[in-house]
Amino acid sequence: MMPPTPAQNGESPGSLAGRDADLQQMLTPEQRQQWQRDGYLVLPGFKPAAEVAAACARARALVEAFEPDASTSRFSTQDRSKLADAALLASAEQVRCFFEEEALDEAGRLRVPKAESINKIGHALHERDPVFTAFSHGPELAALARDLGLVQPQVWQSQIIFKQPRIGGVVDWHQDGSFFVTTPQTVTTFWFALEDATLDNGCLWVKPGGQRDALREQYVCDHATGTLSMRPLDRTPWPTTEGSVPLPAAAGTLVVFGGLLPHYSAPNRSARSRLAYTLHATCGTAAYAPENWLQRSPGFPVRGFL
Ligand SMILES: O=C(O)CCC(=O)C(=O)O
Repeated sequence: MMPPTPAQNGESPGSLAGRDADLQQMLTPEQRQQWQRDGYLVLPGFKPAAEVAAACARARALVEAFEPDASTSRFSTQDRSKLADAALLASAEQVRCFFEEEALDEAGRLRVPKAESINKIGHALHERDPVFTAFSHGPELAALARDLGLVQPQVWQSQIIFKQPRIGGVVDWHQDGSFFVTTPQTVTTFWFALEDATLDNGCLWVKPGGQRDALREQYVCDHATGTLSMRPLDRTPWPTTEGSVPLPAAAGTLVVFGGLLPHYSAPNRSARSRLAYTLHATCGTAAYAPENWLQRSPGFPVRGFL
């Protein structure tokens, strides 16, 4: 799929240039240097407490309103081939809940209260849900994206990630570029802590400088059959916690990183949840791979932060 032109994106090239010029600079020269050197930035207090509280309340309300049925998928953070189902592909344009792997027993019955059973909700909250639409757009995010080098940003995906107390699963080392292949590589992750993320409840870990690694694998979708698979590309070993750094983050912190930066998060065996919200955006000027699982139909075009 070719990337949408600015006109398909609902914005004319002229208005984009004009809007960009109006945006404040968000990053200091030191932060720009760190972005180039390390491949990630931690921005404490990016979101005001009231917005964070509204997002948390909305996340809990979505779970409360959720009626599980036999078609509800588990999200395995380790074996992504288990996601090869219609629910994942349908969630590209909808708001769907996915169970934590350990939330269900052998017979598929809930082992924990529903409120603690959800691994994540995705993947079009930023378009379909009014609270998360407001959270995901605005001049601060647009200015930050511009400062990070995103040209004509296209926000493809949003996820609420719960990391539930005691059963929150590991998210193995990976690069987000595997899931949003563009030429050139442009995908950028915006990871918001909605609750305090600590070493105990499964904060992110990253490999500083790992944005210079090659892309190790590509998550490929055969859209004709709805089949998903991981294609190996490069044999560079994944990092370990030695040589990488944890990123504890207080609620309201935004962590940003590029698509080649390896990152992981440990299981949450603590009694505290670790709620986060993520957005993934690419440059509208880059070619978006037709094999990416997440595609949009013509009636639901991808758009930017404004
Ligand atoms: O929130 C987490 O634990 C992992 C998130 C992540 O890996 C991602 O957004 O790519």
